[in-house]
Amino acid sequence: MRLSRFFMPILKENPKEAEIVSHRLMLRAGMIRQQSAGIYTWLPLGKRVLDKVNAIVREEQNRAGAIELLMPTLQSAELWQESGRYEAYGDEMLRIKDRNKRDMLYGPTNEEMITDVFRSYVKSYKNLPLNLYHIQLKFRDERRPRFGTMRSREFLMKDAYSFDLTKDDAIHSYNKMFAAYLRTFDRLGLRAIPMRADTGPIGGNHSHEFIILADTGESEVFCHKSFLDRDIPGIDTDFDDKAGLQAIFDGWTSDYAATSEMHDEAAFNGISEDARLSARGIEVGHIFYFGTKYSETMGAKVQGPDGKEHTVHMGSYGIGPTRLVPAIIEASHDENGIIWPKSVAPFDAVVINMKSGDAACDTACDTIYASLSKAGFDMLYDDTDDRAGTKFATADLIGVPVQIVAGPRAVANGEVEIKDRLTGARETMTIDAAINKLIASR
Ligand code: 5CA
Repeated sequence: MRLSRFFMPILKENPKEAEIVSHRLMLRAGMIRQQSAGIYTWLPLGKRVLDKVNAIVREEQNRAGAIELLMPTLQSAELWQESGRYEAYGDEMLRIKDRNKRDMLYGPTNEEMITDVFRSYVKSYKNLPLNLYHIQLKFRDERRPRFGTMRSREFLMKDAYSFDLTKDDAIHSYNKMFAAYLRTFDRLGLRAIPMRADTGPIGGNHSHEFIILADTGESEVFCHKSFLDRDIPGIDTDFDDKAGLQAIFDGWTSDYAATSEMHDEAAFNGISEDARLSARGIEVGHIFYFGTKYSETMGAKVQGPDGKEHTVHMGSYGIGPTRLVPAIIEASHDENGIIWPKSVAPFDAVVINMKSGDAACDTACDTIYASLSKAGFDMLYDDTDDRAGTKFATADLIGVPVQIVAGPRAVANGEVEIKDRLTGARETMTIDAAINKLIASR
């Protein structure tokens, strides 16, 4: 992408409304624009990062055996009257009437609708286990939308829903998502700690929130320091291995970790003082096992091996991609801007032409841009007329992992400079060496 042809409205001034660093940087880098309270446009740079986050979430859901579909954002009130949540959900639910005066709502979550899909088609235990998910916009009329897309009213959620014959099988499904979440957050460059959590309006009594530690987080959390360096389940994890997954779950829940709602002061004080961690955190995922809460009231039953009808056991599993983007920034930035982990960077590398219009610089940049694009890199090329200083500041702000700088003096020697955004390390080398180095580092 040539920057001169891209749409990346950088803000020079620090936006006054931004209280936390991720919100400020997302506005400054031209990633998002607020349309009304808690409702955002994802501008092209932000959309690129969001797509990369979604791709990783999707890959790990698929690896764990979940199957993607897409449900509508608008739901009929009738489904929610069946489960009893239409009244119970309260003011967070945006209620709408259609032209025929039918009660509709903009979905805050999809337990009812997926249960309806399930009961319409699945009649036998032979079709279980089943886990269906989508990545879809939700609306919750939050009392206090704030921090940009961290707590918004309209937001993207990956929500998965599992169906099993027995509680024992449902716990296996829960453990699959538990392991998939550990892998997902790790690939996003985050250390997420699973903590015992309250279940709120979703229900059930077996639930974990996945929390990223950050001073700006909205949750107060308590845990053992051991969580800061634990092994993540590998790519070879066998999701059909019930005992293996239970061992992963047991290992990851053997030490104390709880959000403030579930906090047990006595148990926490049982940890040696130097291993206690009391901090703030951002909830990036939340998983629930709630048994037959929806299947019972909505009549989701299958025939079991015994020939009898069984009400299915369910769980639901949420991740917030539009919250993850600012969470990643909270975890990875410096005074100059964002530092993207490679896995979600909007571009893999940026070529900075320090003197656009200079024939030698233009040729060097064109060569690098073309070669690396051809090699499969997502390239940004700053070919604008801006001053070199502005270009450096922009590249640092938007946090692309590698900067390749072509200035007249170096280019006269056939050389460019490579800068690593994370470490700040700079290296001068020939143009070919630079191209080869990047290709080799993939
Ligand atoms: N149905 C269940 C799981 S699928 C559910 O709705 N869970 S939830 O309420 O915990 O939300 C799941 C995830 O959505 C949260 O962990 C969080 O990452 C994200 N999320 C929830 N509310 C917001 C919000 N207002 N803004 C941004 N992300 C949110």
